Amino acid sequence: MRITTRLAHSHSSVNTSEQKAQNQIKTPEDSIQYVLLPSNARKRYKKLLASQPSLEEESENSGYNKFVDGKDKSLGIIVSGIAYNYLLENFDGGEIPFPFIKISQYPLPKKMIEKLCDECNEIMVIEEGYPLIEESISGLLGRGIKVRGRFDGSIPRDGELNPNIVAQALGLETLQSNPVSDIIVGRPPSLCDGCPHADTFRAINEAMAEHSKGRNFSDIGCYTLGALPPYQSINSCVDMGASITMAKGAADAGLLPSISVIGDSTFTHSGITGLLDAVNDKSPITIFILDNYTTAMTGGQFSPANGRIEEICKGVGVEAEHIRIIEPLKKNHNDNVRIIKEEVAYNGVSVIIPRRECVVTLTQKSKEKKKAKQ
Ligand SMILES: Cc1ncc(C[n+]2csc(CCOP(=O)(O)OP(=O)(O)O)c2C)c(N)n1
Repeated sequence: MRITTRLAHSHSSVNTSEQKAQNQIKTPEDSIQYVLLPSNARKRYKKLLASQPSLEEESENSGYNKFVDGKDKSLGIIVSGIAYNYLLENFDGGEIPFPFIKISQYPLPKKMIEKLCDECNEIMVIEEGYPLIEESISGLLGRGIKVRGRFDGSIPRDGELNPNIVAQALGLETLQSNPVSDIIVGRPPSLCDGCPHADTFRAINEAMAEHSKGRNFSDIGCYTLGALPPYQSINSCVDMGASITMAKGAADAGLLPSISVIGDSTFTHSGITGLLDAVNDKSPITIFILDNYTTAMTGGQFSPANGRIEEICKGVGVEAEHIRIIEPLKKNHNDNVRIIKEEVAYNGVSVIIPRRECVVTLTQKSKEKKKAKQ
């Protein structure tokens, strides 16, 4: 599945067909099929290569890939994903004058593409994201036909597509004179009113004010919004679990102090190994594990860290006196700043756990309680 931004942000009802019975569980006939030893990998790669012709054949005859003829052979279009809908919109659901191929199954159907090239003067590729099809067909064709798309500037090299961009690329009149983005003022996301992370960032910022910026390595969760105004507190979010290891790397390289901010759920997902590494090397870092009792960003699921963050940290080897709990609330601000300063000054691994429930789950719970009483 080639996931693009619009696809990832869309939702709709789907009609399901009758469900097939669940496959029987069976173990692989080749018992070392999944053992990635070099000797095995070489064999498996040969198999993979040998399976290509049948995959190509399947793609060529797949109901998901289709060649649709058109009268105007000055241009042949190759279109995939949501770009197909944008193309249709420009012709109001009516006939498209150019021959086109809609691609929904890979590998690319080479014969279909060759037929299009034989019939048309030039080719236009319309696809979301990186111009993958456009790039591969030049190698696939090995001939001089002009291919237009994101590489030659017919379509912008970056950014999402929309029906207007497709219209402009095809030299058609645009559908909307004012794209929505021209009318609506952008509203960057922000932390909720009353979010515990906000109080934590205010305390961290004050405690770290005497040091230059760029020392706060963070992670992915609601708290990543701490990168934006008004907090501008964190300086990195690379992948889930990277915060602790990056702070460790920075501290080991001499950036002192270096701190790290990670959510309770992300900590159990992939932060614990980094913490163990920091403890083993006695790296001088301060790690904030933001405990809001939930996995807030993805909708408030159970957090596997619930009720045992301190025990995990102790188990990994963090010294008990350097595991500090703070309650991120305005009334505690000065105490919290003091505690953070103390731990940042400590020459070893310290963990600070700002603990207060997420306001969204708290509100949900109190609504449910009220309902139950009625
Ligand atoms: C590898 C990976 N898996 C899943 C996700 C989806 N995801 C985004 S944030 C997040 C967890 C956030 O929970 P937490 O760390 O507790 O922070 P909070 O949002 O509660 O502040 C997850 C699972 C992801 N970004 N990357």
